[in-house]
Amino acid sequence: MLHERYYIEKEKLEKLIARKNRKSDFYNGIYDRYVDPVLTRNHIPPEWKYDLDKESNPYFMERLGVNAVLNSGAIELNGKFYLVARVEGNDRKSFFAVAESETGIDGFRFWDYPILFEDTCPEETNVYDMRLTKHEDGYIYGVFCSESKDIQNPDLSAATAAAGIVRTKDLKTWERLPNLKTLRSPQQRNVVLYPSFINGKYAFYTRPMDDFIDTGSGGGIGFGTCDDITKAVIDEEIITSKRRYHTITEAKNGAGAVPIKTEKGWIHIAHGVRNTAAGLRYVIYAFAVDLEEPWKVIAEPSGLLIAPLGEERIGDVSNVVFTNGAIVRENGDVYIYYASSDTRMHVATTTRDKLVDYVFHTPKDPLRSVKCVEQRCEMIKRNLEILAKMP
Ligand code: BGC
Ligand code: BMA
Repeated sequence: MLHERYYIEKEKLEKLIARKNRKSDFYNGIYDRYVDPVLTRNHIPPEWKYDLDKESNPYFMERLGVNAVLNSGAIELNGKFYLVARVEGNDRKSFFAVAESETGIDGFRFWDYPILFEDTCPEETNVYDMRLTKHEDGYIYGVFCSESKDIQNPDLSAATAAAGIVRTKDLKTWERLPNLKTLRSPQQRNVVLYPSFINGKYAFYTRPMDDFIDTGSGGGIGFGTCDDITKAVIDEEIITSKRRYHTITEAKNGAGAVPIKTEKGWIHIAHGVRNTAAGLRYVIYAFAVDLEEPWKVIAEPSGLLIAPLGEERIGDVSNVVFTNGAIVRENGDVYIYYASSDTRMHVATTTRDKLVDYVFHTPKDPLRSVKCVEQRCEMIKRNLEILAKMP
């Protein structure tokens, strides 16, 4: 028999999904933020957490709780907005689930079931952070982090990260392909499939790293090609956006959303990490690569694009914003989906034109304080001249 508490929990969920989101009063001219997160653990249907049967669950207890909904891939299909979210159970294992919305800023509802892949990778312990690419070959690819215990290393926490690959046409039926092999990098995370062929080859943005956490000698976001996506092997990786001393990418960086095509170049919305006394701080930044040679950085505005703000700063892994999905509509509207502090999902909206202006007209980082003040003083001077001419 159905436990009556179900109706209360279900009503709470329906109210949450029906809630209209609105822009917050945050302003920087580049993008808008919204008052409410777009997807949280409260969006998880009760059927995913509770045994609804009053006999086997008389207290209506959560049997399989959900801890967080975070780092989501994003895609538009038939005019609707889809997030393939990373859902983390109370058991710390993550899995993927599709949530659908008409507006992209509210009303996200999970489909009946989370995604269950074929168990082709017996050593894999955890999966997370899927990037969704509509590829020229007609498939939608999901590239995600596949994490396994490092059995060579006696340290209980030692793990290895690799890029898992799945493909689909409808987000319903998924085919798992073998994990990407990068011959020169022992570990990979934050891998993004480029949407077009390059000389007939598949191309990936990679993130070469020596170790599970430390990128070590890994110089930044990499780029490499492979002949066959069903047995993907990358030999050489070249570095595109570099890590740099005393910038927002000093400790690590990684590609985020699938690059956005504009008339001036492909725009990347990526993440940069620096170390602090309070641990790693993750922010979102942007850069552009050449349309024909998408490994060549042609513009890199100074500093961060999105930093954790207010309540976004607090969560399971505080002081983090992370993106692995954006949607660009035909009219040029851009929806950047980002998670805050590994806990919940938000959206920031802008347009393709604004992104182009931001990426190509924001000054570069001069890399030293004295040059940075000089840069700012020049702008202040011009501004004071304009103001002085006003009646
Ligand atoms: C966690 C990720 C994290 C990674 C590196 C993994 O075990 O699931 O969220 O990014 O470790 O810290
Ligand atoms: C990682 C990422 C994310 C996560 C971030 C902060 O390295 O791959 O999964 O959001 O750390 O914990």
